[in-house]
Order: sequence, then C-alpha cells, then structure tokens
Amino acid sequence: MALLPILCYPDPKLHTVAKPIAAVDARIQQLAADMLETMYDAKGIGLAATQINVHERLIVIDVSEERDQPMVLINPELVWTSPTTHLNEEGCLSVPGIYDGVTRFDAVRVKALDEKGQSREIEADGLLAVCIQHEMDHLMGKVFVEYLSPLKRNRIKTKMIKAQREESR
Ligand code: K1U
Ligand code: ZN
Repeated sequence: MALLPILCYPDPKLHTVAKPIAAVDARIQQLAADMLETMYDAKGIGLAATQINVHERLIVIDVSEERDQPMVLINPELVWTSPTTHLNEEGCLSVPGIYDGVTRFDAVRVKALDEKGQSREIEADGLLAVCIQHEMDHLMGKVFVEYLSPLKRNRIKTKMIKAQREESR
C-alpha cells in the first residue's frame, strides 16, 4: 500500500481527460487500494485517479460515517439522472480549504466495473450522488471551482498559488 501525492489546483494536469481502462488487472487493483488509502489519509469521501496524476477512468468513494464502505468505480458512466437538481456545498482535496455551492442532480444511476471487473449499476442520492458527480467531473478534467463565477475562481486561484508558494519556502 502507498500514499499518493494529490495534485493541487490550478495544476493544469487536473484538466486532463481520463482514458477508459481496458482490463481490471493487478495494476488497477493495486492503484484502487492505494487511492483508497490516500483518500482515507486525506479525510476525503472520494478521490479520482486524475487527482493523483493517473489519467484513467477510476474513482474511489466512501461516504459512510464509519469509513468502512469503500466503493471502487472503474469506467463509470451515468445511465440516468433525476429531473431535479439541488445546490450542495462541496469541497475538494485538490482545492484544500475551499467550500462552495454547486448545483447537481439529486439522484443518479451509474454503471461501472468494480475492483473484480464485474459490471454493477448503482442508484445514488444524497451525498453519494453528489460525490459521484464530483468525481466523474474530475475524470473529464473538470474541477468544481469551474462552476463558480470567474471572479470567485480567480480569487481561489490566486489564494492557492500563494499558499503553494509559501509551502515551498
Ligand atoms: O474529489 C475530491 O477532491 C474529494 C472530495 C469529494 C467531495 C466532497 C464534498 C462534496 C462533493 C465531493 C472530498 O472529500 S472534500 C473533503 C471532505 O471530506 C468533505 C467536504 C465536504 C463535505 C463532505 C466531505
Ligand atoms: Zn475533487
């Protein structure tokens, strides 16, 4: 198992579009295990491979209180979205310390392979639905701050660059 470094906004690599995974083999299983370890260590509820600079369609999620219900979604595809949406407060491990509202579908159905390569369909609402949409955006190279106004986004960008500069001193 290994902790993986998480890319920080505005790193341009966060805007890379991930490629589908051709085979769920030992490399992918190890990557999923390392991503779960990294997500738990960072106290996140989700992590996309994009965030650790791997541009393949893999996300991990655990929205349980006990942190004991890991989910691995490989090549996730939305097969249904609810007609209703909701404004939810979101955060992102790649944009530490920033929280803001994003409008998402209230519920989604997603088709994906699990860590054994088996096809699954999951119907999600609440925080799980929000998290799935947030992580699938990462795979498309989209960070949640891109839903905010240009003014807010530029302020966040400046704040992040300043924080990274201070960290590297
Ligand atoms: O993708 C990520 O960067 C992980 C992100 C997932 C996420 C959180 C909240 C809404 C949508 C997606 C996080 O885990 S941020 C940190 C966090 O643990 C958290 C923040 C707000 C609410 C719940 C959890
Ligand atoms: Zn994120």
